[in-house]
Amino acid sequence: PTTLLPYSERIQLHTNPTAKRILEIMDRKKTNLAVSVDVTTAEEALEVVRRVGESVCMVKTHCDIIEDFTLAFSEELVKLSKELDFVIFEDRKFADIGNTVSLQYSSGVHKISSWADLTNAHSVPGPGIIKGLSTVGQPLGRALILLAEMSSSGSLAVDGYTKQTFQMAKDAGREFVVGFIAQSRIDTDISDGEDWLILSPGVGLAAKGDSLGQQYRTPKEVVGDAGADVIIVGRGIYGIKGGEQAVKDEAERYRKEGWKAYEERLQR
Ligand code: 5IU
Repeated sequence: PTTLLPYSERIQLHTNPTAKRILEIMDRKKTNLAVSVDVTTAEEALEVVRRVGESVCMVKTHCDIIEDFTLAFSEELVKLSKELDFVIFEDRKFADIGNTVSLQYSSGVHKISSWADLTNAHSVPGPGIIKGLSTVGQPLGRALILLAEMSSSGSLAVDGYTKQTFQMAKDAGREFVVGFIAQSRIDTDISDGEDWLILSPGVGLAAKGDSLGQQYRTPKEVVGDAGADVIIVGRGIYGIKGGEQAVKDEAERYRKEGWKAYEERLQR
């Protein structure tokens, strides 16, 4: 099973170039940390990325919360992703019919497919959403993950929904869909050689949650016990008080915690 294999040995189990690159970076930089940069100006976002870039395998964005978003911003982000060696994950959560999502992905103000290596989608519209996004993203070497579970309390993405989301990804094949947002390994460990990436948000070392339904677990719980591959941390890192050095230090702290949990998992 995937949870017992090192990231380095899982590279060859993927054909999608973005999935391969994620695993290569994780292995090279010894990090399973993704930082979620949920700030509202381009300059703040780039500042956080410059602070945390060396510690992460991935930077997660919400381009629609950036007030002064321009393609110059996304170009700078791409430049930093090459210099500091991370992939860009736009947490767009597409949720419409295939034709509409293909336009939302390629066009509009954000032109997400032109700069984001990885994005995600809800499975609620059915497999047409994967088809629509793949027509745009697959020729560019991009990758998609599906939302199988969410970190927020009362989420409806549970049980049968989670199972059917996994099945939808299996049916689509792993050329474009490479994994899931989930709180557990879901059923992905069943077959050897069929590797899926599990990314988990809702990670924090200080708080247990927020007032709007977010729920936090520690890197040890998420990577060690639940078997996730990538921990996604937002406010726990960019929201830390104490200025720029504190953000940098906090990213390193989460990187070390996440990596320790991964190494302990391999020892089992
Ligand atoms: N996010 C979640 N939970 C989910 C999914 C996405 O928190 O199930 I899917 C996003 C929301 C936010 C980030 O951008 O991950 C978590 O931020 P905090 O670590 O600040 O809570």
